[in-house]
Amino acid sequence: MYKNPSFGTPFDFIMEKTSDNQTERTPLLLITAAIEQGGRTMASLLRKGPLLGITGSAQIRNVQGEEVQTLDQIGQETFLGLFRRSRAVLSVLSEEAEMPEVLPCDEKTSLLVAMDPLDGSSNISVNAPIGSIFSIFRPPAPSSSSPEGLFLNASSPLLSAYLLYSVSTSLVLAFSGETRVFTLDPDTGEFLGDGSPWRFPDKGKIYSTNEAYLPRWEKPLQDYLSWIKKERNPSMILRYIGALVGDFHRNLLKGGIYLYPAEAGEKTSGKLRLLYEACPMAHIARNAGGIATDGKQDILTIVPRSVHQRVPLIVGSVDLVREFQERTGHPLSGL
Ligand code: FBP
Repeated sequence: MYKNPSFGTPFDFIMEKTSDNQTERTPLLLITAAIEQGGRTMASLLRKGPLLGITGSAQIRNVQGEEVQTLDQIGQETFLGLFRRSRAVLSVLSEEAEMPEVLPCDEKTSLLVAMDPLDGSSNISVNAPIGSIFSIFRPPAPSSSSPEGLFLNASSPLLSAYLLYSVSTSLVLAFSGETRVFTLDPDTGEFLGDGSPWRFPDKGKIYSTNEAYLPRWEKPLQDYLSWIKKERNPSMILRYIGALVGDFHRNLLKGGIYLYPAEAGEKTSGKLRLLYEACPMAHIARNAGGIATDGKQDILTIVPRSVHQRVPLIVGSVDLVREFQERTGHPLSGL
């Protein structure tokens, strides 16, 4: 029935890449299986969302002061419950909870999970693409006394992933130098991929940003946007879904750049959170030959100061991010 019968699964990918790393193989397999199961659950709930009356607001605000949607809560409980049952997770940091939660686990081999259980919340009630984002870290050595300290001292992500709930449900995994794309078969519940690494197309022509904020941006960014629209040859096209996972996924497949810059003056840190939005996308981009910056430095070199720290995010095809950096006066060395 399928175009390519020799599809691979996330299990095959992790097994293939951990042949010389038995210690982390089991926790990585258990955590990836939890993400897959959570993806199946969320995809099936989302398909019936309006009928179940779960696409509205939960009438509360989260630690970020943002309105919480019912599906934000369902996503939080679904993934937290699965990570707890995996007994492979030492602590979970989530957009929906002020402090990281410590879970019962086998402390010697367990890992850290940072997550945005439901990304693109403003798209839920209008049936537009949304997602879930994860980064898996090794606990710092020596370990930290506080759950917060575990995440603030963790090194770069070991594995990063996102689920995209849209026309079909995609699971994208970055691990051990590769990024792979899988699609959920709703009949068998399997996530299947063609077993080969995905690379960002070098030459992209799509830019994704909320242009309504342009007047609030620094002058060099305003000039950059005017240049790509009026002078750049070839010109670029604007596509913006309003969900990081949706915009990133399109640009990963077609070639493009996503920008959520800082605003000039008071709100200088942008909107997106470093540990569970910018970092995972930067890791997935890096393993697919792309790159992510905060406008000045590589996102993967930023040492977090707080667990819900926000950063500006510029991510996409290398040639487009390099061009952005040069035209805004922050050329990146070594790019
Ligand atoms: P949430 O995780 O709270 O949904 O916020 C992040 C996000 O929705 C991104 O997915 C998206 O790219 C951006 O905010 C949209 O922001 P804006 O509505 O300001 O354009």
